[in-house]
Amino acid sequence: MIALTRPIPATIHRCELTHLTRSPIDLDTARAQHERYESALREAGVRVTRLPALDDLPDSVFVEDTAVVLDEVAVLTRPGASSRRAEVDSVREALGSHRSILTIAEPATLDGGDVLVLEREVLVGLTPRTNLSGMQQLRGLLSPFGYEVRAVPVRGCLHLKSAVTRVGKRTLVANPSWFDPALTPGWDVVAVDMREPFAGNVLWLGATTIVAEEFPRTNAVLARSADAALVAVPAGELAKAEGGVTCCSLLIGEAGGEKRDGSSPD
Ligand code: CIR
Repeated sequence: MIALTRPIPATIHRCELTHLTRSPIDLDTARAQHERYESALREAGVRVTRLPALDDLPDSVFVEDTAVVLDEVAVLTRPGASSRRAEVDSVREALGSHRSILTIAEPATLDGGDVLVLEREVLVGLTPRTNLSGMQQLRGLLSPFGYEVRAVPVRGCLHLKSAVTRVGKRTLVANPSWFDPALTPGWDVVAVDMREPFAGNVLWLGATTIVAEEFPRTNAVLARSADAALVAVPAGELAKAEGGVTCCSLLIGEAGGEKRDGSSPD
């Protein structure tokens, strides 16, 4: 598996904020934490490719929002925050060597953080960043490949994946006040410890799941429930920019490589 990442721009202090009040971000600490994150990816067997820094785009470290990458195809998004739309072009170039590229067009908006792929089912959170047209366009693009795309409500947080992510083969972790676990029948859903409302954002890589070390209570429960080994990384500085561990990478499965479920290629 490959992960595309992008360095933290010096302008991160001007990032978009929706639910948090602005608090100072220490650039050196944020960059050191981001490097730990990249190391954790490498230790999990992922090849990390750093995209060029985009210093004029404050949120450009959050590459997840710019594309939805599947085995068959990649869809470039049209981010809901207009300040973020210029991030997409350079991702097109990087993904173009791995996948054929499809695009989301006006009037649709779609952030990758609102898209949770669960096998052949694709959940799309309807949020201020992702509109109904975004969900419908994604459905039109992905249904020929056999994906079932459906809208789900999210409340109180930035993105669907701020509220719920996959943590193992059949297990999700969710903040039940932001996402209703009844919307994912057939999946075991572990609830976050409510003192750690942001703990529902984890990065599942198959044998390993990267979690933020700021959420020890939830992580202790996940360590007992998930079938992947948890690796905790410090993620507190970018959390001030409303970013979590999924946001900082775009994962690309490699043909012939190990799959996320740990099985060998077909
Ligand atoms: C934003 O508001 O767009 C950024 N400050 C945070 C984006 C985090 N991305 C994500 O959850 N996928």
